[in-house]
Amino acid sequence: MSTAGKIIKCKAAVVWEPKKPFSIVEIEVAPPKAHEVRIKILASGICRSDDHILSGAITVKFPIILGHEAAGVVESVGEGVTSVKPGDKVIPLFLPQCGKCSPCIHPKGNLCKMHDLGIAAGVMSDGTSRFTYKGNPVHNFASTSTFTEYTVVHESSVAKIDAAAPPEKVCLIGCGFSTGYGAAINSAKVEPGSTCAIFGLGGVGLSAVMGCKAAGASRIIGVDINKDKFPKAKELGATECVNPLDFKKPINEVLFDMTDGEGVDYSLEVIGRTDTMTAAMTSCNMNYGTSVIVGVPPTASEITFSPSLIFTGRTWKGSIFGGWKSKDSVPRLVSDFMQKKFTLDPLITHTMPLDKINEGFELLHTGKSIRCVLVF
Ligand code: CND
Ligand code: ZN
Ligand code: ZN
Repeated sequence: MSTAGKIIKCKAAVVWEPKKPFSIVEIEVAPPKAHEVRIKILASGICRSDDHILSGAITVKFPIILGHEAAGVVESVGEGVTSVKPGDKVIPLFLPQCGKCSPCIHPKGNLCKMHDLGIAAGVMSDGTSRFTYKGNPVHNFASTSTFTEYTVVHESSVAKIDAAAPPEKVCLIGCGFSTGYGAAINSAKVEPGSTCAIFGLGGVGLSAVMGCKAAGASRIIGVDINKDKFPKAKELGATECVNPLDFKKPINEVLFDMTDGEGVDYSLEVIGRTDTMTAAMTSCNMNYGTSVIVGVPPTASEITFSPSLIFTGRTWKGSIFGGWKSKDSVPRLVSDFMQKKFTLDPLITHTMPLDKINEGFELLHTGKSIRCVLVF
């Protein structure tokens, strides 16, 4: 029996307030309105950005359904939807691409004005949510909300992908892989023969390592306070790994020592801390080095630094979703994966059902997982 046009009751992981675990409850998911798409989620990865909400580092409105790195199948579409149809395999896009706003039109832009990052309104474009729990609204997250069996997104926040793509793997193209890989190739624009330093070797940082390798970097230095991350970083292309806790001097000085006093050509901060953002910037060459902030800054955080650090010529920039225009690029990245142009398997360390989501986050907290994928 078709569920189109009807409310769907399903399981979801709801967070009621910061620093509290997820509760698995039955929610109601309203049908998609005009230009919206209801998706049956098949797999969703756990990303540190979800955890920034739990920890309170990033402020949002509660209750909320987190999750933004998923793959699923279209269940039904609202009026006027043309780019996907029921039955299509899709990836929800936490960074939309409406195709009409100035960043969408500009060749260098990707931060579509329809995004809900930073602002965190937690509602659809008409100001309401499609999720309710016992009749009360539950907010959505990053235009996606994927820790639920069904979600509703705007048409600009979903991309059709190859029907044969394995959801439990390509879900990583919805965030972690694309963000890290793209930050290296699109945002830093890593060049062949260069030296790179990647601060933070989680799922996003390791994808940045893969991006640096694909771009032809000759030295890729992984930086992490958890040495258990080093073997995988080396497997994926890091030529050396350093633990800042092993040194008395600051890590930027260590990296200068390792590069004959020159500093690295490119540094990427993939942690989400202001101290490591500054350390990464001061680790790159003072004249032609480029440093990219990929880690999400905590809400209302600020950095004080001497302008002479960039006056000398350094470039300091940020990167959201790896600089990709999401709706155009995600289907292509999935095709590249299907053609074995890159691998996702080493990033996926754990797979478990939605019911075990709290265990999945525990693995992230204890540094034991890279990506834990929830399968539905
Ligand atoms: P994850 O937590 O898996 O990895 C972070 C790594 O950093 C871990 O291996 C830690 O051990 C390491 N680390 C922590 N503190 C330090 C420190 N002081 N010095 C060195 N290493 C340290 O996170 P992830 O890979 O899922 O995400 C990384 C960041 O990227 C995080 O801030 C997340 O919110 C962000 C992000 C950004 C975007 C984007 O579009 N820019 C999209 N998704 C996630
Ligand atoms: Zn993410
Ligand atoms: Zn747009």
